[in-house]
Amino acid sequence: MEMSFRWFGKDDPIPLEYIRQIPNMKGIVTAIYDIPVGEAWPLEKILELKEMIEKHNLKLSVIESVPVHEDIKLGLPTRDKYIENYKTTLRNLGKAGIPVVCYNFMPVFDWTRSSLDYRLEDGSTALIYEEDVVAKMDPLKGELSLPGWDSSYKKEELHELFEQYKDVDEEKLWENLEYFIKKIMPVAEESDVKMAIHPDDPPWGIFGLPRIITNKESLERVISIYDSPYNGLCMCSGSLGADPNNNFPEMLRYFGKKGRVNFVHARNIKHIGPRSFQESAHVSSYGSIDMYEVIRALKDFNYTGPIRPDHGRMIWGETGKPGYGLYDRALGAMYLTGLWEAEEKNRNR
Ligand SMILES: [Mn+2]
Repeated sequence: MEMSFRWFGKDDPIPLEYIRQIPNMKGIVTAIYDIPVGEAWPLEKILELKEMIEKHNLKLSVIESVPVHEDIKLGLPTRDKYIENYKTTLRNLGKAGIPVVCYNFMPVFDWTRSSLDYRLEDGSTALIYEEDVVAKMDPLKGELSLPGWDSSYKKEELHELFEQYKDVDEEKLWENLEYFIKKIMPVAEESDVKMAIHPDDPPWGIFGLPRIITNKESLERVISIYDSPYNGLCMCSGSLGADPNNNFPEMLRYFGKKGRVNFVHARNIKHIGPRSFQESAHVSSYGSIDMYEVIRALKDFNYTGPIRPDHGRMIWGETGKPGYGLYDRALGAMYLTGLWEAEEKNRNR
């Protein structure tokens, strides 16, 4: 596995110098944030980003994400224009030698939480999702203050989007995903850029919008749409693991042995009720996911791709982007590295 760290570009309060100082840190996971969704990414901008990272002796391991325009998810006639732009972006990323692109297919909202600074017993703060709190939220009413959702939509636009999604049920969303995958994967192959779809977070429908990438069956369906290692998965322990019916290490091993795991997000969460969870420290005993089993699964298929500690708590008085502080994610990277070393040495004995 190749340890990596998400970095939000020049505006990230955590400098690349600091990330480089985390032992075993090899790669950066980032994106270009100032290009509107749907537009093609110019090669020069990609190369500029890559050079900045390489100057710090790190590798640009993954682009997370190249966002998918809403018209593609909705299956509107305008989608073809945006798919062409997506292909151009993939070709340019390929020219720059970027090996992996992460994306998701969640309608309107990316990850969703009910609070971003829930205080845990030890005084640290973490992201939390409580179904009854989310059930009372209405993104169409009042102020748009959905935690963590940096809205680029005006209120009227959001209303219109929700209107449009009324015609899109889960099966329709699958059709639209299928259309997208079949169009872009040949270009991903030619460009030698491996795609990794991120599961929905949380892995169930919210606000009446459909969500489809939620469990083993749906991941199987994704990879069957286009039979190629380039049509792969981002296995996110926190997202999939939020549903107690998902046995994450088993799923990881299963898709890893099929050669379809292109990226791994390692984060622990603790189930605190039906459809409710809090993000916890990475250590197995702090959450509901057995991280040792996660590492064992990776070893079982000799995973050499990128992995990153996903979200972390805010500890030691750090302030910044919720889930993306330096300290707890660095601890997570060290913990995962320790588990990996122990497992590797034990197997070579
Ligand atoms: Mn994730």
